[in-house]
Amino acid sequence: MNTATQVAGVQLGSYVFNAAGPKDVTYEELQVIGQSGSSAITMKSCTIEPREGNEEPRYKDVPLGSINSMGLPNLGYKEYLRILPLLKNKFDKPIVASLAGMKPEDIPVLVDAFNESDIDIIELNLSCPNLKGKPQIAYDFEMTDAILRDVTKNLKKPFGIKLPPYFDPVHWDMATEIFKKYPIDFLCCINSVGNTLIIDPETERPLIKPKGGFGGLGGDFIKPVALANVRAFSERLGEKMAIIGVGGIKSGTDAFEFLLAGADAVQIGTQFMKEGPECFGHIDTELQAILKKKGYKDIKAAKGKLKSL
Ligand code: RRO
Repeated sequence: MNTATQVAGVQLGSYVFNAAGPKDVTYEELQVIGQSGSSAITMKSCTIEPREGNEEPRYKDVPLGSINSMGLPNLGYKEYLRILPLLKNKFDKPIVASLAGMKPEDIPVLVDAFNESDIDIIELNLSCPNLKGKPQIAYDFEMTDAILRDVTKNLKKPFGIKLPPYFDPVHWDMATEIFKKYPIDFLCCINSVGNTLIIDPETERPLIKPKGGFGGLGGDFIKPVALANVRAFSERLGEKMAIIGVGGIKSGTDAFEFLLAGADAVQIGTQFMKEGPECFGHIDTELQAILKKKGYKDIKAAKGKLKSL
């Protein structure tokens, strides 16, 4: 039994890999992911210029998940293009570039640069919730449409988009109408739930400093939101594009629920922060045991097989 899968025509040795964001900024951190059970190496969302990100404290774990307002700290896209061949030489697994524009005009520059590289997969981040004064792009359907029209014209790589959570079927329908017009290979659902607030009643303060404590929520808190987004897009677009599930996966059981909802693969964010690189291997081993026990011969056999009541 193995959990090998495919996303955008790219073969992944297992169903589980790292989400853009946690512990994937530096070459050292990316090598740790390379040596782990993660079936791909996703790099931190990168911008044109290097960024320090927001002020500290900007990430906190809590029992049910995490809150962050990192503010896109990254080394700048040119450094990731430099690191890419080093990672490719060292590790036999696909590398995913996550791209994030500080303004819409940045996005074609980033996509063009990685189009010409040896990258395996491009994930365009349309959903960072933590840039002061900048809304999450994918909540603006007109802008999303314009960006996708532009960047999908000359794609040379498997390409997908990282989405924020939507909370209403009307928005899943509207987003679907846009996405289906373009050669998008996968949707990655979901980014953290943006602009939430956790308060410490002892100190009477928020847990993180940027934006008055408002930040992106991850972990257990958001699993039902992520499952609903995976299911909603799988029902609407699952024949046409792959769906990657992210949000609150910390066990094989969680991964199995995403598989039933229609995910082709899952990414791990908060649990990687909390547990370290061992998470990828044990989530995958647990998933294998569940599939075996239930008599599913592989990932394909269980994908999207959520039963009705
Ligand atoms: O760096 C961040 O603050 C961040 C990003 Br780019 C993102 O896409 N999602 C998130 O929760 N944090």
